[in-house]
Amino acid sequence: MIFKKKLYIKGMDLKQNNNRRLISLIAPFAIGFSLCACGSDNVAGGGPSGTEAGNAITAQILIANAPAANARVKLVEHNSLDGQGYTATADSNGFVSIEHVAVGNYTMEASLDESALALQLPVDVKDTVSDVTLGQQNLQKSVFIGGSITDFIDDTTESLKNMNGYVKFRGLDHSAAITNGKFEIFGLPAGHLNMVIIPAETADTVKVSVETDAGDSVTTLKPNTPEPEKETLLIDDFEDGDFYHRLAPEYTNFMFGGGQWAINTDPAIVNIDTLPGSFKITPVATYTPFGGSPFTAVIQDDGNGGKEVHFTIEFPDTSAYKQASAIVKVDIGNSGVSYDLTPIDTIAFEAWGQGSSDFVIIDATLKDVDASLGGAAFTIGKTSMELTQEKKKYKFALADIVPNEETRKSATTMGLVFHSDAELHFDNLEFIGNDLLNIWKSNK
Ligand SMILES: [Ca+2]
Repeated sequence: MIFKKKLYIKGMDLKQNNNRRLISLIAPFAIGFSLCACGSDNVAGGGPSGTEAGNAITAQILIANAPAANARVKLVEHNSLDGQGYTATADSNGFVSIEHVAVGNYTMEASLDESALALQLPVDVKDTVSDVTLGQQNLQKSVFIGGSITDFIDDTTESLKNMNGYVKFRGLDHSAAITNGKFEIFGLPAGHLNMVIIPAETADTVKVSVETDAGDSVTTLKPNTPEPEKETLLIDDFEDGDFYHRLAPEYTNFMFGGGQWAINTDPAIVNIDTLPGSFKITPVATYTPFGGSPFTAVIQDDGNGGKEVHFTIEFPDTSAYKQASAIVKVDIGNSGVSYDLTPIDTIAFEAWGQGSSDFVIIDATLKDVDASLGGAAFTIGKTSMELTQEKKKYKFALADIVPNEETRKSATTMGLVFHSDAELHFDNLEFIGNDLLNIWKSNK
């Protein structure tokens, strides 16, 4: 209330209760004074109507374009660490003026509401007679900086981790104690901040540049550890036309069934038209010699010079076989052996056609399951898909399909499960993650 009137506070604001600061002020005060006097001499008699010679820094401080009455304004030499300088308070219209400012480069800081709102701007005073008009300046949400000193500097020696000392800002009247390596400062003006860390024990200060935006809360300057680049491992593109996935020959006992693709049905009757429980899968598997697989029948030309899995499946009378299901699946490694899928972030593949399906991950080594549930009991995670006519690339995060981290560590198989008629095109199964080949080192 007492600041309703326009106030001009001239010269420096001496904090008499702080002897250390007072001492540090003697030199700049003297220089400022002599320059002012000098300027005075130069314009004496030359000024209009003999008014008092001297410069004035003027601005209108606003909050969202409304006057910021009583905003506190401080002008500190831009390299100064002691926070001392010229002060003033805005009038009811937000106008503020500081007169007789010594030549120099300054930072003007304005703040309001216990520094919840603040601004800073550079002010160059080139001589002692010209006014500097800063125009309208909007206050913004202030910035918090704080946390552990070691999060702000590269040097992380033990002595710094638990250091005591001060944090100060060049050109601003802000400082805070560092206690056991921790500090916090509220109410800083957004923008470029030159923070200086001054340890109590040593003479070595540490300079830290901080770029801030309004309202920022800065608790570290350490860049986030960059995520290692993800690798993509092609599990199968079916171009070789065989029923093992691409890695099977290298990482499984593929001769004994490792890494195999298969279509399993329940009931396990396929393409026997005379049996009511029979599925009809097209194309029909032709006779395969010993060691072959009917799966090769559904690896077809993709029309673009490559190969894909493509088939239609018709279910038996679902009124008679309510639990009928079919799965197109691939074993990750050796048959009946589980693997740790933790290296996988994402499982990707292309699928399209008609009908609905569940993408499932299975652990067939689970022992304590109800055998009457059939294969479904071994499902450790699944997500449903509606097949589209257009080719679509699916990407499933493993963590979404199998949320439990421990459960992800044991899987034998993955595949697409059907419960009703469908047509499936499928190609390019990929694992995306890091150190993916570790999957096959984890067999148990
Ligand atoms: Ca292909």
